[in-house]
Amino acid sequence: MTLLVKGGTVIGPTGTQRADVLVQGEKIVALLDPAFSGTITPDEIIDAAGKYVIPGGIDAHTHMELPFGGTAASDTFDTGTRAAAYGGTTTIIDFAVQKTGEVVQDGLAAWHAKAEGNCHVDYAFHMILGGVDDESLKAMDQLVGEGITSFKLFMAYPGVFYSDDGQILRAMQTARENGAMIMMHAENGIAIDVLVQQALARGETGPIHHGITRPAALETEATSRAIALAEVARDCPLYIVHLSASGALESVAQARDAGRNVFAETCPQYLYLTLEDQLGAPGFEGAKWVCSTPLRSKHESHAKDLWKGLRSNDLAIVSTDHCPFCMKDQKELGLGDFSKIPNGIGGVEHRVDLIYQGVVDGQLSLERWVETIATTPARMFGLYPQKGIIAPGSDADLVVYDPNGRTRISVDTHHMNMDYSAYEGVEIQGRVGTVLSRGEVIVADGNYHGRKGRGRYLRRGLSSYLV
Ligand code: DUC
Ligand code: ZN
Ligand code: ZN
Ligand code: ZN
Repeated sequence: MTLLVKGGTVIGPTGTQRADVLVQGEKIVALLDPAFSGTITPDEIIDAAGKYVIPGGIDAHTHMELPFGGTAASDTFDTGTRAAAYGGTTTIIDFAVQKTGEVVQDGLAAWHAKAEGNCHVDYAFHMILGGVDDESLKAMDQLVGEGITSFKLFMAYPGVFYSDDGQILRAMQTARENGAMIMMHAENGIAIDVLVQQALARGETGPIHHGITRPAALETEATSRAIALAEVARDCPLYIVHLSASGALESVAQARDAGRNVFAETCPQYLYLTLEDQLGAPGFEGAKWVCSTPLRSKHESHAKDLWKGLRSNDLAIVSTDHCPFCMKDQKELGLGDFSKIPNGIGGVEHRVDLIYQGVVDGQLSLERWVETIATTPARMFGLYPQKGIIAPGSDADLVVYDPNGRTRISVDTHHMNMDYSAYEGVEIQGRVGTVLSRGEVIVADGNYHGRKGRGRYLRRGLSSYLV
């Protein structure tokens, strides 16, 4: 079966070109000069005239079915990867969880069981370490051999996921040896818990106090501390997740300017939503935007600095931290106590569009759009060149993107299993058209042609950025 994506403008990290993309089976076999491709007769032609052709999006940070605060994230691997496909994301890297006290391999096996046979697009795992001890450090070595080459630790959430500095250092030393990447949730959770208890004691129980009790300074402090610990661990590769604060970005930029193995991602919510949006919401509605790290104030320059960081590569990647909870029965667990609101925002369906809007707004180039949503995630997490690039030999994961289309985000039209949208009413000047996953058309003109179970597990290699 051969397929030709014809007449489009192919965008890669290094430039754009008018080219037709020839697909055979699951793979890209050639990029052809349009003048030449008229002479070949593929089985199927996809008309991409006037459209961009980009590599399928890779969302390197999702939490399908994550247990949190007595409930679990509302997207399953079935509903979440289907929504991802609709939005032009053809690979996710989800976080398998070792619960504190659990054997790491048992946590991983549970995640495989959740995902296997249920995914609509290809998937891989990072591993959250719920504890650092001799056993889990040994497990890290084993998992690297099994294609799980990145491990997330938490400086936040004391008593749940939290690791102390000694544990973090030990995990970093192990990662330095085996080539893995340490991913860090960088917020000072010990100090945050004090602020949370003080706020509750004053009767400040509404959703807005979630953000107020997680000040930017405590993200900046934790980010700097993580960078220092990684330096002590002989420059262990460190990746800061969901970076939201200017000060934290400044610490990352400084480390990078010093040539350090330090990387970071941000998420669409920090580029587009603010604490004031949340503050302006009536009653308990602000719970919709409770996530950690929290939304930041528009009166500081966070969002502007984050866009700049994306241009300068101090921020390498945009992921979603997709962690959806419904208002009903889930966010509502925190009525009367904001600290019981499950943390998270769903957005796996909207990342490709929201970052394209950054191109329209003059924040990013087309090439940088593709790089931050597809190419760099593949390189950062050992999926390149199978994923993240339109090149002969790569998987035929392609999105035909219509710059003249429009997208209006709404709970009424999204495909995520959420009873609200964090981006309700937001308009994008662009639209996902056709989506191919390994050569198969899974979305065309808003219609779904994929199926549950077609997504494959991807064993990852080490990061291309490792030195
Ligand atoms: N932050 C969230 O918002 N949700 C899940 C976990 C996290 O760190
Ligand atoms: Zn986190
Ligand atoms: Zn710099
Ligand atoms: Zn997360």
